[in-house]
Amino acid sequence: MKLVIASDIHGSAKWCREVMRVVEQEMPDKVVLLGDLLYHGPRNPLPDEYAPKEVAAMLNGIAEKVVSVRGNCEAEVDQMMLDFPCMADYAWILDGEHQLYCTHGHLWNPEHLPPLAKGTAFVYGHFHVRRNEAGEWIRLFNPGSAGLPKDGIHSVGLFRDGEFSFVELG
Ligand SMILES: [Mn+2]
Repeated sequence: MKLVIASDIHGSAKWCREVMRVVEQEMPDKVVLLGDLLYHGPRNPLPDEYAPKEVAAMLNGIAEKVVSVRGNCEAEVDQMMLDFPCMADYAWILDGEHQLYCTHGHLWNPEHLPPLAKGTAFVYGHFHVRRNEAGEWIRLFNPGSAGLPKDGIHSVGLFRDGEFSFVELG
């Protein structure tokens, strides 16, 4: 199974377009969206080309491929704009022996983990910082932020046959 994993687009049409480019190139089985899709959020600056309606249209264009969870910036009105469900607190992706627990990170995160079996990948966003660490019990993977990265490197994640990696955007 191949996944493109994107988080924290925050309404940036420019960086959503770059996510779409990766999706076209990689042709993943699913696109995992880890929340904070449309709204920039009151704690954040406006991202490049802030245009939530354009972002909604782009994401709706791949709706049948999307697995999405709710970020702390998602409200009911965001769900009204999106054709795919985006209000779940977490999603499991099970691929043979690979188990991915996908969540935004404001409810569950490395400091507050749900019970997970050994070998599980904990896949999260929210912190806008990339992370790919194999621990003794679980792996931690954060694709970073597509729209508002803390270190200025816009990125998404790639999962292919059990391996996680980053793709830098732009
Ligand atoms: Mn965010």
